[in-house]
Amino acid sequence: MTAAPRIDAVFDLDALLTDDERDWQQLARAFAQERILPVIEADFEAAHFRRELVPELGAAGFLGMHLSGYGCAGAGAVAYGLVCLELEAADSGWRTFVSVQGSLAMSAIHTYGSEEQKQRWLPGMAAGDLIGCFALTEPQGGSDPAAMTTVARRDGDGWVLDGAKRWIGLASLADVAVVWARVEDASGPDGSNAYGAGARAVRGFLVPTSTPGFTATPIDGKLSMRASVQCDIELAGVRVGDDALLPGASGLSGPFGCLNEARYGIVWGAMGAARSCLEAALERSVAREVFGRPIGANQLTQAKLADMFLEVEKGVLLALHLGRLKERGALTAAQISVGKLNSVREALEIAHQSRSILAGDGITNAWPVMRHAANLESVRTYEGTDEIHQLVIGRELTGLSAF
Ligand code: TGC
Repeated sequence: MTAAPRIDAVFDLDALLTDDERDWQQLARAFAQERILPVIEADFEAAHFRRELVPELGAAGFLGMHLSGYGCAGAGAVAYGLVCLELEAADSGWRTFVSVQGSLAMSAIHTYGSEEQKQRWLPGMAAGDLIGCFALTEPQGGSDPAAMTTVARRDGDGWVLDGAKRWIGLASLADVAVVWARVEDASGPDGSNAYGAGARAVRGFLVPTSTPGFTATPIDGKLSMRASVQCDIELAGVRVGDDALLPGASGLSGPFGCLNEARYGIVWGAMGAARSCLEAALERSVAREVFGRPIGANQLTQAKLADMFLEVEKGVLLALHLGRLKERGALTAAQISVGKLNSVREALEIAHQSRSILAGDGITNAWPVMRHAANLESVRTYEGTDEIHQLVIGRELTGLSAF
């Protein structure tokens, strides 16, 4: 697929980027084209996660790239977004990997961890030698983390975790799981309320996945995100020391802070999948002849192409605006909801329109479009469904919570 430069040229969004940002984008585009695209259709078909690419992502600097120190690249929010866009232009599964590792697991440790925890985990995760997962969602549903039933009980000088998590990316490959659990006894050793603001506060724990009682089982039968891994986790009497507790997070604002980071990456990433679908439709529009001329010479096809192009450019501009706000420390959760809802919804619509231009061939894996459409159904659902983000925006507009 080579239409990206043509799409990029119309608006020259490049002019809004710094040299450093353009370099990150080119690096990610080359990685996607050279290391992911040649194998992705086969991996998707075989439901195979190519674990050996993880250290390569680390060497490129993409893992936790927006974090500073501990082997992380310390890049800006826009640079990180552009990398998400280019990786998701290849496949949502690989952008998801970078999100789970960098925006969720590494962010949790970087933001809420002790110095010792950061030293222990972050350099290996940045290099891609260690993998992390983020265990928040539970089998009864992901939209309401406040209904969490996984518990952490005080046991001597440590904790015992019991519960279940579902749809946890990378869990069966991970070395460490960031597990969110409700503490049953919030009082500290001296009887003070040391472990949470009020009883049953949600706290985060860094659980080495080799700990007895921790089991991660990949979920089979997925028709989406087939080149990546999502798991059920069982926690059965998992005993960890006090040093596993993330000291800086108490309450749901802890995991939600990490979700904000991952949702921000999706705002950009989904536009990569959308661009890839538009490229496919463009390529086909000039090459395929029906009724004696290229289908792209028909007004109806051009209208579809123009509408798709509009939404890609608008989506990238919105992502860029949010990125600049984030770099100023001014990005709000409601603004992220606007971006996540818009990018994924429009990317799905673009995938469907592109499929119609590709006609019958569009349902085959000769083109990436059905794969993107299938993947985007997952992206639409995780990190807050469309409906959750509509309600966040509705609350922002009205001041009334409809949850
Ligand atoms: P509420 O329960 O009242 O508030 C709890 C606390 O959280 C704070 N908060 C946020 N903080 C930062 N960023 C945000 N986006 C936040 N949203 C809420 C809130 O201020 C409060 O703080 P405090 O200090 O007062 O205790 O929650 P709410 O009414 O504000 O929010 C309700 C709702 C529905 C918006 C929220 O529950 C929500 O966002 N639900 C969707 C959760 C979600 O996205 N789940 C999917 C997770 S995806 C996943 O886990 C898979 S990871 C990918 C992989 O592994 O592959």
